[in-house]
Amino acid sequence: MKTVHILNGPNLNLLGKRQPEIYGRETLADVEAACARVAEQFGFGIRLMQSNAEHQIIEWIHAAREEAAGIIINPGAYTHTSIAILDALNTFEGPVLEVHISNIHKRESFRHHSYVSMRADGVIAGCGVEGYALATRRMGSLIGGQKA
Ligand code: CA2
Repeated sequence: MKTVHILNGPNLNLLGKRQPEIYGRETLADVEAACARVAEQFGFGIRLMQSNAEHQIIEWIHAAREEAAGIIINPGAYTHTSIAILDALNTFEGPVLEVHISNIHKRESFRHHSYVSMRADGVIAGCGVEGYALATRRMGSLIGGQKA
């Protein structure tokens, strides 16, 4: 069975626990369950991971080269700073979808630029945590899953 890796960057472990006015009340465990339900309909699996460390995210992208059919990534604040994550994503051959819970374009100007968008095949921003399930749905189309 194909697997899609859902990678999350710094501070996203606090989802549902802090700043609900920006990031909502659902946790990463809720996100994982919602994405798993969508993926099941398309006959693929998901693995959701979160790290506060840039090097760990890069290691996971390298691992995805062998293990994953696609990557969904919310790099957190590394979105706006990390050429290293962009470089790693450029070594991955499958589809990459970028998710932001908040609408980064409606926020401070330093959030308006994303290095990751230079590689992403699609970007979802401002749809709350539902954006992850939407990206999983889109991934189903991109990796050719069968809707059950
Ligand atoms: O909107 C997004 O998903 C972001 O990637 C979230 C990042 C932010 O730096 C980006 O500009 C946009 C921050 C993640 C922080 O996550 C938290 C979640 C709950 C409570 C506190 C922080």
